[in-house]
Amino acid sequence: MKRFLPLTAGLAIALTACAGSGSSEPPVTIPAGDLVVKAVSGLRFDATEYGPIPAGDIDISYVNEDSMRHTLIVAKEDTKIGTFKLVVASKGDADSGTIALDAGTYTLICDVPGHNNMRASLTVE
Ligand SMILES: [Cu+2]
Repeated sequence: MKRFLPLTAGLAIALTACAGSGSSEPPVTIPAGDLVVKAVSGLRFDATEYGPIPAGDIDISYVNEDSMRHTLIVAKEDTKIGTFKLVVASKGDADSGTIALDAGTYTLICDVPGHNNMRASLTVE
């Protein structure tokens, strides 16, 4: 790590340091939510079916137990619902959000290119 780089030239320095985590990673705290989905190694969610959960405002928590970036969107018959999107950039990351869903069957999707296998069903009733 070159900490003593002179900064006199006014260069735009691209930050290359690891963003975020401090000296030690805290244990993953899984947020409480109506639905907790985990991204696990092998380009999978931790289940292929989630629910049933009650219709209404649903708090979804997304936890990354894999070592790469994953996303979570909700679709109904392959049409994405709203702007809801959770992103977990690296291992240990968690994200959460609330989405209003009526009763029905939905698909949870990671839309990172190449992650086509990351689909699961969500039943809301
Ligand atoms: Cu993914």
